Amino acid sequence: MAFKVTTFCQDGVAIVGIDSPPVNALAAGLAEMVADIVEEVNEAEPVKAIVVVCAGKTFVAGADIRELGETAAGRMGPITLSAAFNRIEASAKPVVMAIHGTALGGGLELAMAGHYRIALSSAKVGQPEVNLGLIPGAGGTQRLPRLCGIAKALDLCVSGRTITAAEALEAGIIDKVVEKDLVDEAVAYAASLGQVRRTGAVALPAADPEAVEAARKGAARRMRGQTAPLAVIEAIEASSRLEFAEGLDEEKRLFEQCLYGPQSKALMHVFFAEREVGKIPGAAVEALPAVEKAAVLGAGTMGRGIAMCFANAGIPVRLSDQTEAALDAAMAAIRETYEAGVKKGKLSEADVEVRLALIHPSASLDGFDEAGIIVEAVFEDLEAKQRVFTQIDEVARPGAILATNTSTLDIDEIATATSRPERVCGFHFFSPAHIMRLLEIVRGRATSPEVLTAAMELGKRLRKTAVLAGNCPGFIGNRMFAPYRDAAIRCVEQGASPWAVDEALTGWGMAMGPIRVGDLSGLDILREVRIAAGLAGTVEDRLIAAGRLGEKTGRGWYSYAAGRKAEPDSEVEEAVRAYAGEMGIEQRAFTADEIVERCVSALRMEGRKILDEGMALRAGDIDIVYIHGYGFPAWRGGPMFSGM
Ligand code: 3H9
Repeated sequence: MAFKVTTFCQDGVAIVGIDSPPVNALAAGLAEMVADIVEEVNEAEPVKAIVVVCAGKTFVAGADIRELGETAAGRMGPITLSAAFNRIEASAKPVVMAIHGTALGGGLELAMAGHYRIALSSAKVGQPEVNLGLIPGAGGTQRLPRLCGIAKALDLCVSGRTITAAEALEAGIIDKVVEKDLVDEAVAYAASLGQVRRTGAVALPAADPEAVEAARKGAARRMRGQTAPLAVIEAIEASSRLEFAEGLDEEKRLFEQCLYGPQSKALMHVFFAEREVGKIPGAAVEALPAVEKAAVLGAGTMGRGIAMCFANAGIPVRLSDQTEAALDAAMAAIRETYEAGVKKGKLSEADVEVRLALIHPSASLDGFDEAGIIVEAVFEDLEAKQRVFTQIDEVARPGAILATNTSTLDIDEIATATSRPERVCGFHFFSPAHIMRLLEIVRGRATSPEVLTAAMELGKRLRKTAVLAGNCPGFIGNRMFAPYRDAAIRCVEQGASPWAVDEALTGWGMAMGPIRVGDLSGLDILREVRIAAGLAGTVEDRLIAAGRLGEKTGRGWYSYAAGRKAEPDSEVEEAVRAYAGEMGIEQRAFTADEIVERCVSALRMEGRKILDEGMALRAGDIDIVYIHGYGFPAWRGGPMFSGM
């Protein structure tokens, strides 16, 4: 048993301590042990009240997700948390839950089974089960609406967001917030109570059909294809109709439907893959000192976005380009982007000024010698990048990381332009760099383990999901994207309409169809990627020859007459049919499933090759690249995931 539950008495209050490192997840038997102790101390005469508290950095962060997976796979027995929580709630003596860190999922459900909740002001609570393809399954869908009402419960459970102690206090989810001395405060609070207050015994929450309807519509729009949001809405809606015990039965039915369904398996896989992706086997090396200052060379679209990533993480950054005019344009664009954040309520004016003050534009490489990392973001041309790296090599301090933001070029060739190839690696940001979470860190032949470890750590500080990739054309993401898109275009050449191909893939869950993505990226740019991948020409070359390069020319596969809205264009269909006729390509009908199967198999096959060549560390890393960089539906687990 990897957990401990301890008890001791202070001022007539029994303190039950949970210790289940690292995040006090509820491994099998833990909740039962807490319930047993609560029942035992109910019999102990001198005890007036009970406090439940956790060791380590957090209150209970949920049920043990690995064990949930084992249950779903039939390798472990059913989950019995709900019954244990009911026993805790049944205590005749007041039970106070003392929360620090995060009370999430089964953790918040445990807290709500207590009669009162006290929290440190730094604590956070939430029901994030939906992110795992689940719904709260230990009373959360029935107790939460009784505490905070249907609308708020829907908000929390459908979004899966965590809220601060202050917000939870205002919503009625917790009762008291303290700044420090949580245990002493909880003991004094518990001693003062005298009475129990069972949430399960509270009257049914008022029905709120409008909130339910709005939640359904919102989930259908923002969480297209996902089953858990709809299930949690159903369970919460039931709390206003059914008595508590019946509500719990309904919750159990819906929870099990989700647990044994395919989406929770996929999302649990993603949860662990996201945590594993940052681990480099055998890279236990002395870390380089943390980066205190950064420098970015090239103030174009990518350079600006990258400079913003550093500023957003509080790291001062020099942004260099050849002319003052280029720098002025870059700083104006950066300000505009930040101001847009203010309009959307994401940033305050003060945040904007703080971040702008961290970006130092400069028409020279002055100050580059102070940077712990220098990121080159000039245009995609090997000779230009090599020239820049020779200059950087002359000014960079000995320990600095020299990173190139290339998406196609060979890192080793770029590294040859320096006297220190072991310090060179790729930092492949995705556009817009300040928004997209994915960052491919590319390992060159000579890149040292220290540099890789520091690069992965820096990725985390920049709030990116950093994935280690090998140095091959297109690295992981773009390398797989080329055959995926090729498969989509072949479907079009053989008779599917371009819009049907996009609809098949978006209907399956992709954020955007591969044909439309081409228009967004620029068909001429993608042709270079295709040539680099050694793929043969397609009908797309005809579109390029006709000046249809995508959104930037107002016409690509689609037409963009009315702003950015993509409109199907019959001219394109005619061009495709003419091409197919000339090339003698046999025409046939496609179902949406066939289109999806062809395109996703192409992704998977290239992913296999990448793994076989050691260009990705794990299949899960490839899944993460596609989920965070290419709009692959997380609830399908990623292109390499095939169920458990
Ligand atoms: C649930 O509760 C269902 C219920 O309704 C009941 C149903 C009947 N289980 O993220 P970190 C591991 S569903 C197992 O790097 P941080 C994690 O894998 C659950 N393991 O730390 C990692 O292991 P390793 C609802 C877990 O400080 C280590 O702990 N709860 C669990 O950045 C550290 O994790 C959630 O969805 C778990 N529940 O963030 C909360 N949680 O070191 C999920 C973590 O081997 N957890 N691990 O890689 C989190 O959001 C974050 O872990 C947390 C800490 C915010 C707590």
